[in-house]
Amino acid sequence: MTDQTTDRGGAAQARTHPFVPYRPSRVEQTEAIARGRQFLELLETRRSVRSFAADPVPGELIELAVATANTAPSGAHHQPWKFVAISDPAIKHRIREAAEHEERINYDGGRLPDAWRSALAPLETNADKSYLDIVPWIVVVFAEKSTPLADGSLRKNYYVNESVGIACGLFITALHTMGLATLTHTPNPMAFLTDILGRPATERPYILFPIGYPTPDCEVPDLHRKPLTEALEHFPNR
Ligand code: IYR
Repeated sequence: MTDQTTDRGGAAQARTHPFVPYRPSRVEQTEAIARGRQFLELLETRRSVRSFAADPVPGELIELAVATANTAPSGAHHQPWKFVAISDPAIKHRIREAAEHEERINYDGGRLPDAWRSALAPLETNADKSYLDIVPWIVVVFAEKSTPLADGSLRKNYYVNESVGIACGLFITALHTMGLATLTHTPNPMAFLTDILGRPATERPYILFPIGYPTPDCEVPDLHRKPLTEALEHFPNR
């Protein structure tokens, strides 16, 4: 093993990340299909929820979900995300008030274009975000356009949307695995989250996740996922 790499000109440079062996064990095909099916079956039961119980959720579950999100691949491995976890009722209430203020302008003040309103109509969403007071946790994800370094300089990040989007997907999957429900809420414009949570200008609010258990009488729209024949194409066609 060496901690030097050689560029095309032949000059040696220090390696920031020395390379280490990666030898994950091969999963035999029957076992792979069984595991894939089981994982799919679990994720088929995931639904976005807007009706949350006040039941407490241990902070350790939130930490596990963020640790899972933190495994996401990212542009240049800069990991341009920050997950801010809130359980304080006063802060949750401030977030609710500000989110409802924006959503009232969206829904009732005509900010949502007509086509958008019609697309949302079947989901029966509205400006009421009372769940933000009820849920035991709100996690707000921030995307870091750049990251301040210890020496005071700013490191530019790459593929920020892609990286943070993937991290959020893993986060949602981890929550569901632990029996928790959430909702990808984007109460646009979301600048109020920067103010309330005191985030730096290098970050922008990305998604707000209320997290908890669904109420016993929770209902969700009877949505169906498009069949694999629509989600997947082989090229060239088989
Ligand atoms: N942010 C609003 C509107 C909304 C937009 C989309 I696109 C949705 O899929 C659902 C809602 C709200 O949360 O109500």
